[in-house]
This record gives sequence, structure tokens and C-alpha cells, in this order.
Amino acid sequence: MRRKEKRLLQFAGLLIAALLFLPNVGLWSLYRDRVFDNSPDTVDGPGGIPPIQGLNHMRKVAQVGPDGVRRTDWHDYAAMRRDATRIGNGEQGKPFPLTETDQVDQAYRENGFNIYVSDRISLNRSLPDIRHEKCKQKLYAEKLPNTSIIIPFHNEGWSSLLRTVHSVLNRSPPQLIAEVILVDDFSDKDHLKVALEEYMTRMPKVRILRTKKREGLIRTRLLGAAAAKGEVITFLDSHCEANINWLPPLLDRIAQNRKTIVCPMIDVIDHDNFGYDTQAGDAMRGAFDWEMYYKRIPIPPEMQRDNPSEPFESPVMAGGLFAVDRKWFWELGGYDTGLEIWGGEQYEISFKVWMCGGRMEDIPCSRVGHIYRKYVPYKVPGGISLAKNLKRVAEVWMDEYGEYVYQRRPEYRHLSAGDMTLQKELRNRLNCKSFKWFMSEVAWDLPKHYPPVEPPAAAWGEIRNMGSGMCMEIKHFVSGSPIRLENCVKGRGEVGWSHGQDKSLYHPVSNSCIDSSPSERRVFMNSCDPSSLSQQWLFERTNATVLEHFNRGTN
Ligand code: LR7
Ligand code: MN
Repeated sequence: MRRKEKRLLQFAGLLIAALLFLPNVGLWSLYRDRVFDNSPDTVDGPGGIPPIQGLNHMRKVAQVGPDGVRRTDWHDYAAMRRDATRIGNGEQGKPFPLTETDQVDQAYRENGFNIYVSDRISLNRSLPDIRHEKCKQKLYAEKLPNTSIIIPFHNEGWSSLLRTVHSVLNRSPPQLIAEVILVDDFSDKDHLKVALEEYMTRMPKVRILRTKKREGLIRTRLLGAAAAKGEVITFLDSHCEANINWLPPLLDRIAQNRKTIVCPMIDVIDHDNFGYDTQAGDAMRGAFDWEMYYKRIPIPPEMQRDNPSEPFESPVMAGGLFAVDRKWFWELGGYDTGLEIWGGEQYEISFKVWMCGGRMEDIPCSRVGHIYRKYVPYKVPGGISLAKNLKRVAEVWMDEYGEYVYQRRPEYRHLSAGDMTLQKELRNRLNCKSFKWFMSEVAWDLPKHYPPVEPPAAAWGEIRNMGSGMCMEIKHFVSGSPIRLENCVKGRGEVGWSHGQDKSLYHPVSNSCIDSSPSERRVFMNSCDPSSLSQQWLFERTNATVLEHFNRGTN
């Protein structure tokens, strides 16, 4: 064969291969249409796929960046065109027109959102592309890690669960999805048994795992993570909808730094009408108040973000939707398995990734909708409290800042939260930084919104030794006086002390304070000097409840 002919043949071969295997053009795209577009209520656009203004010939060419990384346009324009033509209930993320009869209590009872409406919207419904304009131009590394998608569920509605899975498969490059793992947390609803398994036989990438008893969302996620094979694990709630090109921006950040945990923008799917929209204020930092409620705070101007499409650091995640390098997740110890049913795990993973050498970001170009429910529909087994989870997190991670939490939630102080040895060991082993560091370097803007309140921190009266029953008193009412033990006599000036807000141990009668000389290992009385650290004392623990009773004289 002559050289020229050989070239021609090679070229033709390549062309055929491309037609066959490229995700957006060849047979594969037809196959995908067939597999995923068969939900019973699918509404197809009229007669084929007309070109949409601005969506054709948009693919940007791959570029090699200054770092030598080849970046490409990951958009699936064919799918976007198909989506843009869809009309029908809830399409383009539009609210479903509700009549009063649609809003009966029964519709909300089992799921906390209107399941009647959900059932009448296609499992493949289209969503509005509400990303920042700049997101539409962005290129991401050509070589990205693949991911296992892990979706825990407990008694989730049929259409809301399936729409989660459909949206993920419809809107992710297939080569980036290693698998989708549905983890059933001991649901008792019929539709989640055989029917679900049968349905999923048509989706070869979907696996179903089940817990053997009700574990709660934290250990359920762990079960999925332990079975995952992807390089990255991506957690989603069981009532989500992934939006256009949501996945590459997440994986790209992990590819750049495997210790970065990334969260998409979480959009709101209305629990009444299923309209799709941003959260109020859209991009914000994740934070908490001192009662440990999750809060969102505005991105401070000091962060100088001139490009709102760029990732930004967030102190705390919302909890349910994030991607993490699989090995890094396990290096961080996964989650504390002592966390029960619901809540607290978002703080645990956030504090520990920041304090133990990683970081966390929100990614404006990645958007996923979540149904924010009207109320929690499922039962929480008796004896289980969110308080215990929060206390574990505070005890292991929050150091002296735990005190602020106990100030606001005195009932946590003496709550027993189980054994935390393993968690504390992990923190030591990973050589994690202090919570003070976290507050000053990561969540530095949080106190402006939720100022921690210094404990009214006080104890006063006699200081009685529990062995001898005797009291601490000063020998002379003069500076330099030693401190000694003497029988306690109520009202005798020598034995009255107060441990004030300023952390001094004050003796009001002599108007002097306990001072210390660390070099001589000696304590003695001295005139009070509020600026002197040698006069400040901190109880390891104080009991706000007891103090409060004492203050009010209720004992
Ligand atoms: O016992 C349970 N077993 C489970 O498997 C209880 C729940 N689950 C599943 C459930 O089906 C769902 O898929 O776990 C997932 C999360 O439970 P939800 O949807 O009841 O939680 P939520 O959306 O009310 O609450 C948020 O905070 C939780 C705290 O533990 C979790 O981190 C959720 O994932 C989290 N959701 C989000 O971050 C989405 C944005 C909402 C916010 C803020
Ligand atoms: Mn949820």
C-alpha cells in the first residue's frame, strides 16, 4: 500500500472510532438516551432536536496551561440541547402549578415534601442553567479522577430518589462515574425493596447496599464509602438534582490538591412546587452559632473575590453534598462512628479537614439542587439525641471553645457522650492544629456574626478541701502572705474568695489576689494586678447550671 492511502485509511478508522465512542456524538449518546429517557412521564421536545441559539458550536478547544496540564471543555452540549427543548411539568426547574387539592397534608406526611408533585415531574426533568456566566467558559483538566457517588437513604420517596440517580447519570461524563452506590438505611417502604432492585438492573453502574439495622446517615455513608472503588467519593442526599456540568469543577479541585474537600453550591428545590432556585444570597460561607446550629454567613470583603465564579474557602460544610479523595477521607478517619442517626458529622469532618492539614472549598460553578423539607418525616429511635453527637464533636475538636457551647447549652455539660478515646488519638496521630487556630485562621469572620459569650465565669465563697474539709485561707492580710489550710468558719473574712470574670482568685477582705512564682513553685497573696498572667487561674471545667442556680439562690 502506498503511504498516502495508508494515511487516509488511518484517518477514516479514527473517524469511525470517534463516532462510535465519543460520549456526545456517537452510538453511546443514542444508547444513553434510550437507557435514561424512559421514565414513564418523560416529555420529549417536538420532533427531534432543533438547534438552540448559542448552544451549537460552542465547544472550546483544549488548552495546555502554564502548569503543563491539558484542560478541556467538559460540557455535554448535546445533552444541554436536549434538555433545553423539554417542556412539561416542572421542566426547566419551573414550579409546578399547585392547586389547593395538591396541598393536602397527606402529600407531605411521608416525605416532608409534596410527593404528589414530585411524582408528576419527569425523572429526567431539565433544570435552568443558573451558573455564573464565566462558568460557561471554564475548562477543566482533561485527566480527572473518577468518583463513586454515594447516596444514603432512609424511606426516601420513589420519584425523589430516582430523580437523584437520573440527574447524576444524565449530567455527568460517564467516564468520571465509577459507580453509584445507593445505601439503604434499613427502610421499610415496599418500593425500596424488589421494585428498586428491578429498576436498577437497567443501570449497570448502580449498586444497592443495605444496612442490617437502622444505622443513621453517618454510618450508612461509611458503609458506602467502605465499598467504594472510585478515586474520589462524592456524597449526595437522596433527594437531589445535579445540574449542568456539576462534576468536573469538583473533581478538578481535588486533582489539584487531594486534601481539598469540595462542596457544590446547594440550590433549593421547593418542597411545595419543586421550583428550582438558588438559596437566599447564593454563595455564602458555612458557619455555626454557639448553640451549634448550622449558619451561612456572607463572604467578607476581606476575602477579595473579584471573580465570583472562583472557588472560595468555607469553614464548615452543610453536610450532605461533597466530594473528597477516597484515601484522604480514610486518612482523616472517615466519620466518628459514635455519631448516631443525624447531625454533627458536618462539623466533625469540617473541623478535622481544616485542623489536620487539609482544606475545604465551595465551588460556584458546580450546582446541585436539594429538597429542603418542611419537616423531618422519619422516626429517630428512642434515646438518641443530637446533643450527644454535638457534644462528641465539641469534646474532641473544640478545645476551650467547647465552653461557649456549654454556656448556651448547659444541658450538654454533664451529658455522657460515650467513649471518645479513638477520636482523640486520631487527633494526636494526625498532629492536628488547635481549634483556636481554626477560629483565627479559617473562621475568623464568624465571631462578627456570632460572638462567643465569655462565661459569666465565676465561682466564689470558700474553697474547701474535700479530704480534710478545711478551707484555704490567708495567714495575714498583707502582700506576700502565705496561703494555708484552716477550719472553715462561715463569714470569717479569711476564707471568702471570688473567682472573677478576669480569672483572678480574689480575696475581697484583704483586697488581694493569689499570685504565683513559677520559678519558686510557690503561691502567695499579692496586690491584684489584672494584667499579670501569674494571677490568672482557670478551672478546667465550671458548671453553668450549678452556677446559675447559685446566682439565683435556688441551689
Ligand atoms: O437515619 C437516617 N438514615 C439515612 O440514611 C436518616 C437520614 N438518612 C439519609 C437521608 O435519606 C438523606 O439522604 O441521609 C441523608 C441526609 O438526611 P436528611 O436529608 O434528613 O438531612 P437534611 O437534608 O435535613 O440535613 C443536612 O444535615 C444533615 C446533618 O447530619 C446531613 O449532613 C444532611 O446530609 C444535610 N443535608 C444537606 O447538607 C443538604 C443541604 C441542607 C442543609 C443545610
Ligand atoms: Mn436532605
